[in-house]
Amino acid sequence: MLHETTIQENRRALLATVCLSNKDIELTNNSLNELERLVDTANYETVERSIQNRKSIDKRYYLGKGFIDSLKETMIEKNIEYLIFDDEITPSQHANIEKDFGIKVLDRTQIIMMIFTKHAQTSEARLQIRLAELKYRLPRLKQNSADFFDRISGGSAGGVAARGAGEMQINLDRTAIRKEIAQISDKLDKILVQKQTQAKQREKLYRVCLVGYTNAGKSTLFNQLTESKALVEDKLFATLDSTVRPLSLSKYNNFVITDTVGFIAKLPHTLVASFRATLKETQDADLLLHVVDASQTDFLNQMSEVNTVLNEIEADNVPVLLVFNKIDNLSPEERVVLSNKHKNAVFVSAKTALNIENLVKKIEDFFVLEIDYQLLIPYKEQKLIAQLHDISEVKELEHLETGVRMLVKLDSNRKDLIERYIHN
Ligand SMILES: Nc1nc2c(ncn2[C@@H]2O[C@H](COP(=O)(O)OP(=O)(O)O)[C@@H](O)[C@H]2O)c(=O)[nH]1
Ligand SMILES: [Mg+2]
Repeated sequence: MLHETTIQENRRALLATVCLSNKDIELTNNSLNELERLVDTANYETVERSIQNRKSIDKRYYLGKGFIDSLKETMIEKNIEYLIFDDEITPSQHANIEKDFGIKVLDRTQIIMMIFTKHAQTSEARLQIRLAELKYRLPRLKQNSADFFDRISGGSAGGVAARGAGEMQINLDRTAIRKEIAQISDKLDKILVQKQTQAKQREKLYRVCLVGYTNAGKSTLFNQLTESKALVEDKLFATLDSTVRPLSLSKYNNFVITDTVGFIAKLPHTLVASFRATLKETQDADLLLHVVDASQTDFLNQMSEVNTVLNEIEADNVPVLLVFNKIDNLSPEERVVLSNKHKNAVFVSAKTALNIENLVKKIEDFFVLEIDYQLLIPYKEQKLIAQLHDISEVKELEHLETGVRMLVKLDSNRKDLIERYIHN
């Protein structure tokens, strides 16, 4: 399914999509722009783009027959090798177009999977993408293989014998794929258990997780907050593996932050299913930082796509702090408009480190509630008294006959330390 890059290979592509009558042409165009970026990241060259207005999707060919005929003409004229659809087309549509028109077809899902394959760094990511690929291939096997065997046996006149051999091969492939899917699922389950154990060990820590549309600036922000160097690229899906680090910019040492894979419109279901372990981090977080690229004109759409995926992976119960990023690209007026609209959000530039302290403070405030406690501590607790001088703000201190009376301001999470001596 995945085509390797070779120097002489023709990777010129025509992008095609449908605009249904109830849909906005602008949305369709934005989506096609994004497909063009994806196609570029996957190393194909967009030569032409084409939109057909229709009432509904054509069952057999996705677009109309006459329309695809005209696309084929353009492809021949401009030496274009691939027709790429901005949607996941059905296995039979895929097979029908390739067979009846004799052109090579790809769809958005395949392009996204190619990018994931290219960017997978760890064995976990490689297993996850392989699983998604196998699941994508399984329902398409019959059509494509039959087509393949038809071709090598000289079309439909190839005879029963050739067809029989073909069928046998298909069954073999199918069994092999099912077996591999089971093996990989098994391995990924084990990884999930391992991760849960690690997460348990981090239980006393607050877990903050970065989520957001691909290219929003999550990894750049992650690097700022943790003073580290995760991969940052102006590419869609540069990061696939989640990375956990202490939030070193915080004055508290009980925060960890996770950088994750980005989301995108029409994210293939097979991928969401396969990246279960990676996305589990999101589900288990105590706080999500939803990073939004405020310099994108359609950032509202991107936000709602992210919310859709959060819903899908059952992470919609985790509290969210909205972080508008790339404000260095906004004019002062635009910043004011945005901050008036989103009163509780934080506005940063991860790249120029603008407002990062403010964000850290917001994260801390979300968890750490500092409370004044009146205490009466017996003199024998010298160690505790010394410790309180270190970890709290001592506002009053008085030596009484029964002990030391203290008024301290302390992180409420450390209340168990002084619980016994609280005195009202
Ligand atoms: N202008 C500007 N660019 C940024 C900012 N933050 C990130 N970027 C750029 O946006 C692109 C994607 O960043 P990255 O952190 O990889 O995004 P991710 O896909 O969400 O992890 C890179 O080219 C970054 O340099 C920012 O605050 N301002
Ligand atoms: Mg990233």
